[in-house]
Amino acid sequence: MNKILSENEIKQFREEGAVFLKNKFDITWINKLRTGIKRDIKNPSPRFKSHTIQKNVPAYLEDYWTWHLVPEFKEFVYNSPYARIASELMSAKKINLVMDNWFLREAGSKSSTPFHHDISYFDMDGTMCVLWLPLQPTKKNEGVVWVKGSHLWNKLFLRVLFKDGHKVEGNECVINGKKYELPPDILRNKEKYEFLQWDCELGDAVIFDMRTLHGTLSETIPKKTLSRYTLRVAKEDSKISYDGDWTSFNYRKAMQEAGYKNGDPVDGEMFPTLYETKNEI
Ligand SMILES: O=C(O)CCC(=O)C(=O)O
Repeated sequence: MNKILSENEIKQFREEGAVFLKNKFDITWINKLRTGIKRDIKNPSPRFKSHTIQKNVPAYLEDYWTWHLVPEFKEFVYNSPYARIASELMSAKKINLVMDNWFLREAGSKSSTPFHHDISYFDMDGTMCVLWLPLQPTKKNEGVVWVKGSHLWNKLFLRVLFKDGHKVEGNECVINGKKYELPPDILRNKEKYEFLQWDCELGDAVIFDMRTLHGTLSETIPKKTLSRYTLRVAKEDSKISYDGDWTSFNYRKAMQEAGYKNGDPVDGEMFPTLYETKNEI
């Protein structure tokens, strides 16, 4: 089968921790995901939330783990080119679903995304990546930015709440042999880091390593409502690892109830296989 990505795109993902992909997602996917968000907002999951504390102001909204509830999301998860793209980026023989989300910043919202990396929010270890797919044209100062090379720092940072105030959850600790540290104060030390950021047209996307730090750099308040669909997937080396209490939101409970134990592969009913190849990679 022909490759979707160039060697250069794969190299950029591996070396820099995030890659910009031009026009890899057809407009029909974008329209479906927009319809999915509208459907979800009308009938949200119990996980739907606003990260904006003040009432009656433009909000920053999110729902997650809704791929099995919203038909448009399910179709995207199973049939979009993302799983194949992820297999090329991570040299994976098998790709399994980890978690879907959508985020929506209403026009004028002052709420922002804290700098964080996604690995700390999940009870998993291994090679994983995240799709960030804007559903409106999004300028580089309107979206999130990625800290170049931060996936290679060999560090784990405590998770940060997206709610205004961006509280860090838990205390520095070592769990399952892994050291969790306070995240660096990137906003007050911008000059120390190199940032990756791109203007995205419809169909463009960014895919980043699960360990790459990212967040909102600019204080630009969006003039129009902006939304994106994000999707995390895992390579076959990924395993369940129940770490700190800060990850114990209802997803962990569901995983435990479904019988997942430390060391199990990220596979099975909650983490279906989206792509598998017998070919050499
Ligand atoms: O796009 C956003 O608003 C936040 C995305 C994000 O931080 C994530 O998916 O981890």
